[in-house]
Amino acid sequence: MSTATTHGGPQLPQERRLLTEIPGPRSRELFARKQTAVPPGIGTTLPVFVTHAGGGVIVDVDGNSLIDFGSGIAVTNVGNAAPRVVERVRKQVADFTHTCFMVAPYESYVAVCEKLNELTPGDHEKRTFLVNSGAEAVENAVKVARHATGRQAVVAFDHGYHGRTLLTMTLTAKSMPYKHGFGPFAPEVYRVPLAYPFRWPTGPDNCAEEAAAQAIDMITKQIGAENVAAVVIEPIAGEGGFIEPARGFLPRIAEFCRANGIVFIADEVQTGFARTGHMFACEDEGVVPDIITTAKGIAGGLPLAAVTGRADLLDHVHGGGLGGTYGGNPLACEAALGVLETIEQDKLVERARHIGEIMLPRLRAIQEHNPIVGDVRGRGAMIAVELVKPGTKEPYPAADIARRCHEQGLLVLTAGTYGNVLRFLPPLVIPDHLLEEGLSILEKALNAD
Ligand code: PLZ
Repeated sequence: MSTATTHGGPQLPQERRLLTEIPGPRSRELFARKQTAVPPGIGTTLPVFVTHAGGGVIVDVDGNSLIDFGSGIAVTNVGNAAPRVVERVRKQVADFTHTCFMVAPYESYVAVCEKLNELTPGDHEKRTFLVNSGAEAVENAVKVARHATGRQAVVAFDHGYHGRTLLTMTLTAKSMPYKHGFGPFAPEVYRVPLAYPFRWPTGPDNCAEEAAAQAIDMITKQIGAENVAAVVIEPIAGEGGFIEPARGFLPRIAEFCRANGIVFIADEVQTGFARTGHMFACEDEGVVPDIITTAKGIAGGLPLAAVTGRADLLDHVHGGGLGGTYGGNPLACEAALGVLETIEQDKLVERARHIGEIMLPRLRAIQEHNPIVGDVRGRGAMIAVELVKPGTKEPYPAADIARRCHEQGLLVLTAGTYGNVLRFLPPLVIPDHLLEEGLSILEKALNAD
């Protein structure tokens, strides 16, 4: 390697540096090993093998330094190897690694729950419990809602993504690759339309009203509101393509839930923790969920997720009815406390807004002279472009453009029900010059067509 760096974190040189083609020879060797040891079901966005990461870069085994517009899918919001996270985890790993919180508790778990009760939308009394993954959080939120309401039906939306376990895969909208061949699915899950402004048949102006009316009509006529335990929605659909529901849609659905005793569950697994320029995306329209699920950005990459919600709902479940061996592992809890300190002290909510203010105007300028950019959207550091065949709304495959970015040392992710969305989730600590450089690479990749 050209640098003497032995650690990741923000002290890594904040530069794009290509020493070999991407992927380089050592990464290709490792990838060949991966292909014989790991099944192809576990995909690979960019086959470079990582040695270090921090700030806005990822360094690979060939010494290349790539610009990171992915944050490990919205996880390393505070950056990789963030100092407060590293320090707390390092101390904890030396003290004790696990007791199981249900067997013999420790303070950090309680401290994380207190923090989430305070930081999530709404000033009502709340409770939180901790699990390991986003999917596990959503599963548990539904369990709580069913227990508290005594009802069974669960409503999810078009373009929704909630995980890969049986229930959350069933809640997920897209068949390939998430559901194909994996049935039968969980019972009592129903799907209704999402207010997707770019693709709403009558255009964006009446999208919120019409989509909400259709969703509510389906719930009342096809399921019966009195049978519905919960409505589960992402405040911005993540895997579905960074779809911001037309303004007014979320509050209307939340109000309908309130009026009908339905638990409104906001899945903020991807949108949470300063990502969208708010601590949580629901805040943008002042929506207060009954239960909110969080994961990803919560612990800087250590496996942790949370279910936070109204005390009366969470307290309804009998003693011992919730839990798991690893949920709220002490290393993950220390990491989460380090993340929350970092967001607050380094003002990362403001920093996310700043990133949006740099990205959106540049992407809109690209859109003006490039007809494959059909839509530019997003909030804070959760930004996307939806690609179309010029002059139509027919999807243009995002993977082609992503590959060109990867070859130039810019890690971007794709998304979208139609596979035609490029999404950008830079770490909130990425320096401006890398953001600008990444956008220039992207511009060239889009224009090369
Ligand atoms: N809810 C809103 O975005 C995870 C999926 C990666 P887990 N999204 C990334 C993949 O292809 O598996 C996600 C999400 C929302 C739930 C989840 C599930 O979170 O931590 O992956 O279980």
